[in-house]
Amino acid sequence: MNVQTRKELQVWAAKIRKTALKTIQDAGSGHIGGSFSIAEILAVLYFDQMHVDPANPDAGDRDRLILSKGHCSPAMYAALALRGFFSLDHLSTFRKIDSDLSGHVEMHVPGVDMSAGSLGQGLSTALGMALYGKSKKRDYRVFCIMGDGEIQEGQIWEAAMAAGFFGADNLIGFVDNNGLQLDGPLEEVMSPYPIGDKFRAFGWNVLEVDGNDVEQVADAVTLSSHIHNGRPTMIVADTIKGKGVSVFENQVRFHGGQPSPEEWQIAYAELNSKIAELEGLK
Ligand SMILES: Cc1ncc(C[n+]2csc(CCOP(=O)(O)OP(=O)(O)O)c2C)c(N)n1
Repeated sequence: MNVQTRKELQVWAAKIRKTALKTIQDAGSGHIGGSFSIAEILAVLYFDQMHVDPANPDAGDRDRLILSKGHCSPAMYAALALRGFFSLDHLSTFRKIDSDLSGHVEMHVPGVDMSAGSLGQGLSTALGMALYGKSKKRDYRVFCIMGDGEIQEGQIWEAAMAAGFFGADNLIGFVDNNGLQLDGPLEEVMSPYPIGDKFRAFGWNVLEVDGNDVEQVADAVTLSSHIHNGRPTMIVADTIKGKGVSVFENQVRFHGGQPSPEEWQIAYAELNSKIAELEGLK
């Protein structure tokens, strides 16, 4: 990846964070930690890798993306608005009673391929879409982003077994391996480790990357799309919950909790400074 592309994707990731944060602040609620950990993944998918057209969000040949950890809607809605699926202004209606932008992603929003919120269901749906695509000889890819806490759900492993068995090689999953779930560290609540070995055992290719590094994420997606060995691919993306703002990083409190007035200020200052630095303005 050239320096320019890397920088542009880093800027998109920072803008996804800043836009998601404003969305949450306007609403007075929303999930910061898990939204911030996937900002680079969303930046790479929407601004580099996925074949999607904001003017034609339901195009039959588009790549699909299931945000199975649907509580991280602020990040996905921010990415969709920045990519032009709907206006940035519309984000101020997030979690308001008459808005289509509810707290968990819903598929009546342009660009959202599955309603999610009850964790554990997205990989099954993604697999269905992938197998349909294969049966019709369509060449779209299906992406699915799961939380590391989410993969404690049994349904994930049924889908994983089926995807390996049925050779869904157009399916590319991400586990957002940020180490924290709602109640604390996964290691204390119920460890899913080693994650990669479990998917390998079910017949998947597994790639392990720094999920907050745009270049590593993009390379993994490119590689996954060109392997063609009849296996689905799981990208185990090591990330930091709350990544990008010092006071949010690795803090369980920001799974769903809201910042203090001082923390809001710190967050905007750090994100603005990051964007200015990347854009060469300081
Ligand atoms: C079936 C189900 N059980 C519980 C919840 C409540 N819940 C929302 S987020 C969350 C923690 C998920 O942890 P993880 O997948 O690691 O998400 P992240 O840290 O990336 O936000 C829980 C338990 C839910 N949405 N669905």
